[in-house]
Amino acid sequence: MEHKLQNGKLLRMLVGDITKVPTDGIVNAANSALAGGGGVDGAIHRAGGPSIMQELDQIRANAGGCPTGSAVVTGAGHLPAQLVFHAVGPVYRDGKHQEHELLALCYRKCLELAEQHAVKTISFPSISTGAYRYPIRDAAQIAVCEALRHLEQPDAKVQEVVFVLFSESDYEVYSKVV
Ligand code: AR6
Repeated sequence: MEHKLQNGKLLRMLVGDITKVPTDGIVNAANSALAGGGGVDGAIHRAGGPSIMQELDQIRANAGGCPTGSAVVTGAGHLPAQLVFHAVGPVYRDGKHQEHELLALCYRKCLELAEQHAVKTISFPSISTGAYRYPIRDAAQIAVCEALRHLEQPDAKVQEVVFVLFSESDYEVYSKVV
């Protein structure tokens, strides 16, 4: 689905593999050790090749990792993109450990980094709703709200946000929020 805002910017949603969707920036659902893992993280490193982990090794050596609710930038290796934003979503416990704020911060940080790097199109997976068990409906609400809020800003250079959902049922949940 495609939702065009009054200012002409686009929010898109599709079912697919984020490593196959060409955009300027691809967001990864990483962990705070930036150590790689399963899910979308595994897929991004497999498809992007070793240069991404080499850059993360450097970031880890300098900064020790990435706190929850934040993100770091690397190149995109063989992925159909220029940059990867490695965002660290919260592990969902009971909703009383700032999960909502931390997930919103992830999206905001990626969009802020996208602006800094002149990224015009950016694709997101459903951060935290896999291994980190964030309830999908609440996560979708936060993700879409942050994307729309950013796209509505008149001075935002990001023109298009794409949510790449990995299943039809996730897609149904996300598309109902718009
Ligand atoms: N394209 C798009 N979405 C995908 C893909 C893909 N290729 N593969 C999986 N998903 P998860 P999290 C979906 O577990 O919950 C990792 O080990 C998946 O179906 O990847 O933030 C990291 O290293 C789900 O809807 O990320 C961390 O340790 C969504 O992506 C931890 O998992 C997110 O699921 C992060 O957990």
